[in-house]
Amino acid sequence: MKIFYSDTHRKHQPPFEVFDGGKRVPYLENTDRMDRILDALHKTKWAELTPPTDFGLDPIYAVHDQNYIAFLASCWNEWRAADPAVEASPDQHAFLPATFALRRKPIHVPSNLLGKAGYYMMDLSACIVEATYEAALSSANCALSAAESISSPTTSHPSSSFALCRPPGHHAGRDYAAGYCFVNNSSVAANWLSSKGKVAVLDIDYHAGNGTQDIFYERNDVLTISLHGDPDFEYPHFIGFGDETGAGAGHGFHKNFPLPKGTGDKEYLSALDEALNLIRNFAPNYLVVPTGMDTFDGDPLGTFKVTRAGFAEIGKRIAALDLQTVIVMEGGYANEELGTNIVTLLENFK
Ligand code: SP5
Ligand code: ZN
Repeated sequence: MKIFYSDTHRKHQPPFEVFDGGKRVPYLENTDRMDRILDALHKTKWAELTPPTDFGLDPIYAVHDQNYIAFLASCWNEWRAADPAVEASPDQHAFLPATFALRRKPIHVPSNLLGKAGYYMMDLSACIVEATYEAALSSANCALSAAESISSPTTSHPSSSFALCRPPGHHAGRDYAAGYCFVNNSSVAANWLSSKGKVAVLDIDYHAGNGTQDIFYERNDVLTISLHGDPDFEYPHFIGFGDETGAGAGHGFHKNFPLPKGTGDKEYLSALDEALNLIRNFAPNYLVVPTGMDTFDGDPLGTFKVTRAGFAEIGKRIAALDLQTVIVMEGGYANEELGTNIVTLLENFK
């Protein structure tokens, strides 16, 4: 299996994130996650690590607002230039707003830097540092390269590929960063594939794929499905509910499966079977699977109890769709088990 990965993410190392209650904790979405996954992949016989190609900004602008991308590109240097403390010790800083744009319509995009940050950022876990923009673009290129590698349905191409993306993407919307995500890698890949055929997106990260839901909400050429912790108790709190099913032409082309705390293999797999039936009925040409391992029993951010055997079965059932498939790395923070868990899922595809 081709696995698209770049080391560019390594310099994206925010020194902290802010938890509910204001507590600063070490950034959970860290470089060690990738090292664990790389270690496990290197032990297999089938992992074929490949560097991404550069697709430029057009496929990113096809999904994201250009002014938002410009903000990501320039905000760190602007902030650094404005604040002597950041300039003196950039390694101890992350760019985060403390004031957020709250449900105002119409809303002004401020010219002020922190105003822009409050406008373009949803929460305190999408910390921006010097290397964030470069890492986010490289991560999107991994997803695009993985999409390209499965886009021609001939026998000389692999039928599935893995984009080992960092930073992750599924919380980022058209014009906002959120939850460790800046560019929505899975959506960029899905949108790129949508010019070649019908696409289904099956998000199996523990958290609702709010960015992806937002991006495709009014479209009927991309079916989006997300299985996740019920937003009634879990981040991202305001989106991912069962009655959100798409709008306009996209009505009926989005489906959420909000699941309760403590969801184990059996309950998870029964929701997954429903999701897989929706995909079969839609009959897509391509499948994109934003994949988080934070459903794992023991993940520090999750409440589910999915086991390693569960991941084997999840992989087996998705692979049984027999579609050209791109698996895109999203979350998963139980680092010790992360490599084994993702390999357990991937080895069903090969
Ligand atoms: C890609 C991804 O998985 N992003 C998740 C971002 C979640 N950020 C919000 C974290 C809420 C923290 N709750 C603390 C629970 C500690 N037991
Ligand atoms: Zn997650």
